[in-house]
Amino acid sequence: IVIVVVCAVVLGLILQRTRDFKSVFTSRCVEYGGYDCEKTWSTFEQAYMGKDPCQVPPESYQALIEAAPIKPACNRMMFWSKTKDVVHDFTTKKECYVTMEDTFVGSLLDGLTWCSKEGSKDTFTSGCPGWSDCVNNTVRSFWNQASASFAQAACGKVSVMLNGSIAAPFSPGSIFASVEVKNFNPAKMEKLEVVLVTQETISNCSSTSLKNLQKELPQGIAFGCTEVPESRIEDCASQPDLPCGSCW
Ligand code: N1C
Repeated sequence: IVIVVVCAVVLGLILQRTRDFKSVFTSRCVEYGGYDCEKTWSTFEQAYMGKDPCQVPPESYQALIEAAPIKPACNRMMFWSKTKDVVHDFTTKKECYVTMEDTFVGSLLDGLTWCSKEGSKDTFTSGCPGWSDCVNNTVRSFWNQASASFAQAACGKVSVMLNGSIAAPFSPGSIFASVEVKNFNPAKMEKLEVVLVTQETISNCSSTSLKNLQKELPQGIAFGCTEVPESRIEDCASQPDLPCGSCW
């Protein structure tokens, strides 16, 4: 009897988890609007369901990405690396920039962890591999594929917020360095403008790391860099009457 009860409770928890994840996904979908949420869920689920969570290549998410192509917002697209909190504090208060998380697929999965298991029909939110545990993990592969398509859509003057309080603001292992920069298209993208967020100034615009970024930009894309104190970004974000263009 004890064994049966324990099994029932464990099974109950697993089913509950699947439902919780699906309900977060679905309510975000409904809130965003404009898409068939049951269909979006089943397209999403097919990317990883029943697979070893370390063996989900980025291409698995292609169907999901194609079902909701990125709508380019020229001159307003914002990339980031190691600055997630500052960026989103800014973009939620001022609506002048669009990040990956503001796109349909990005908004569905921002901040979430999910995976299945070989032969399973469940979605788990714990016990999934961490970001660096294996290359082709469920979550990392999604951000890889989604970020590549976001970068391919980048047009006009494009911004990126990098972290000046670390030695390598342009960090080779990051999605920004390893996926996005490589997918920028010089035919539609004029310039990359770095906003280097400083607090303690460990790196500045003349640092090697920023020079590396400039070197790795595809030919034909101009480069600019401005050092901006984090406090200035926060102040600017909280002053509704200040136009975005005057923040740095
Ligand atoms: O590896 P990163 O940063 O350079 O990735 C950031 C870069 C952004 O420009 C986004 O367009 O890649 C895109 N992106 C996301 O939009 C995103 N949302 C949430 C990449 N990762 C994203 N996450 C989570 O942040 C992800 O699950 C992983 O844990 C971090 C990567 O952040 P990073 O190393 O600061």
